[in-house]
Amino acid sequence: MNKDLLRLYLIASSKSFKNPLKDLEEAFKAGVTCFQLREKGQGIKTGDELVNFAHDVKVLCQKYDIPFIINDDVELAIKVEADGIHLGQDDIDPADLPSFFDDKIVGLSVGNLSELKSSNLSKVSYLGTGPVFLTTSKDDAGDAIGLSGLEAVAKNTELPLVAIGGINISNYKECLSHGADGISVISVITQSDNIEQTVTQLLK
Ligand code: TZP
Ligand code: MG
Repeated sequence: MNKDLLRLYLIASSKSFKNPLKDLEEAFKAGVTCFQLREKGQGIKTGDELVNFAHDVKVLCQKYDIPFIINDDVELAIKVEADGIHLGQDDIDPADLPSFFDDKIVGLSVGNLSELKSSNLSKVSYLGTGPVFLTTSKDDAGDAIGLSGLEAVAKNTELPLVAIGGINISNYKECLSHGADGISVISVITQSDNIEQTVTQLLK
């Protein structure tokens, strides 16, 4: 996949924003380059409600020409014809994905160098690694790997690589200078009082 699509990769659930479709549109308009629907946490949508929401977000992504990626949920990704799927180490092995994903974007999380080395990357389009810094957005994120951990993964793969975890206005540039092609963020955008300004700053 084109590395430029990872430059500013927003992850959110239907509960991340007060006005999800309006706030997502503000972020997309300001220049977010990729979006992942990660429907986890309290009060999340399920069933038809989730399918309908995912469909609406997909339409919004299409309007701004942004890839629409679904976290974990293979069935949902197929149902809404998403542009791709993001998998963790405990999800389905990327090599075992149904053929629907043959021409789709497949992302894989690797927490460190040993996970990178033990993963089957034959169907993988890009990697995510982290948490680079401390994060409160994922309970089981594990210890921060730091910029040295990010760099170690970056030096051992040719795949496009996005850094994740605790990334904000003050530290995003270091991720880019330590081998990441882009940054993947939740809270710095979902908790921003000025989404447009935050996105613009993260793209500088
Ligand atoms: N995976 C590793 S850290 C993380 C995920 C999904 C959460 C990142 O969220 P934030 O708010 O940008 O730290
Ligand atoms: Mg997962």
